[in-house]
Amino acid sequence: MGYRVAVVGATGNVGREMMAVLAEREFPIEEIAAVASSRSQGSEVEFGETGKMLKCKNIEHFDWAGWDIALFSAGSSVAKEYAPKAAAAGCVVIDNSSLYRMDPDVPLIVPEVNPDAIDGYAKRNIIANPNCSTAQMVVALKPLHDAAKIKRVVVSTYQSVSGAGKSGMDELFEQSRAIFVGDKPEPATFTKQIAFNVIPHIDVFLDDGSTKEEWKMVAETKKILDPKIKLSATCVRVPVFVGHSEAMNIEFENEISAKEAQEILREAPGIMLVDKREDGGYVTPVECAGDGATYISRVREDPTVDNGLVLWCVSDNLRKGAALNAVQIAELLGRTHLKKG
Ligand code: A2P
Ligand code: 11C
Repeated sequence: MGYRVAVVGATGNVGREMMAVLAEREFPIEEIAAVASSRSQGSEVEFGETGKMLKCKNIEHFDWAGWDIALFSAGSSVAKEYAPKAAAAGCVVIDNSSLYRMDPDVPLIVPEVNPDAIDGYAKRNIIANPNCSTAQMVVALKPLHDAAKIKRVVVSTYQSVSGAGKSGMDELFEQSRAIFVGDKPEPATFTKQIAFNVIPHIDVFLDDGSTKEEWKMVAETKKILDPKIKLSATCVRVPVFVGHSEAMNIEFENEISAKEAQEILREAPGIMLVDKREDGGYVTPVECAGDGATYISRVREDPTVDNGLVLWCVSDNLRKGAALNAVQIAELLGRTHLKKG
């Protein structure tokens, strides 16, 4: 016996990955629905690589009754309008937008980090999936926090264009091609040229000069991992199609050597340590695309502070940063509260 699962935003970057991850992990499915906007009604999407084609349903006419779980990845405005409707009909929503993440009645979950938070899901029947740059970071930080208590983190991100959706990927591709043939492309999804460039700006600016992407990394880490952790983030868009990278400087309360950290990370759930200290002995986004792990490389001591470490962390933002984490939440929900069969 399986679940009736709806994927909302099924034609998008993350929605397609959600389908792929559900199929790859053999999530117990009785029925699957691909849901998108009226623009996509009737168009077909494949359920992972199973060969099973699904006709997209228009969210405006979708009847939520009888559906167990809905994985939403269609942005905040869709989540605002439709997640409460689905939840009221008894369908548990796992939402990938930022809308509900800070709602005290909505758990924000990374299963390797705070699985017990799932117990609070029934207050609204909504569970929030974190921002991609937060998800991989807290997977890396959790085992180190357990070992030596983190005081402060300074993180710089190198975020791929797929974080901005299909249009971001198209823009990088088209701009690169245009520049090769001597054209001057106009930016659209991004605020400046992204091909052969980097842009220190993701999401809107806030009053304090930070961006909302940077604020999310701070606020979500506090909610998921520990409110006492101080965090300073600089988020940068880079011309990479898939895979976010992060350089982290971490200050601990207690002593921890690079070697101890490597041993801890090697055993930690969801992490692959690739740290050879030689040419190519580290992971880059190109190698992690399509993979579920959070890769850690370049673990070393930071001699400029007491109990400091520096490391490099890379993960597929569409997988662990979004689709995989959402499916892991669905699996956790199935094990703990929504048992079938
Ligand atoms: P559609 O293709 O019908 O527009 P991405 O983040 O890759 O751009 O994908 C966004 C996803 O969210 C797409 O599946 C898109 O569907 C979906 N979406 C966008 N706006 C709406 C809407 N108003 N109602 C339902 N789905 C939407
Ligand atoms: C990016 N991290 O790379 C963003 C995408 O709050 O879920 C995801 C935004 C979010 O642009």
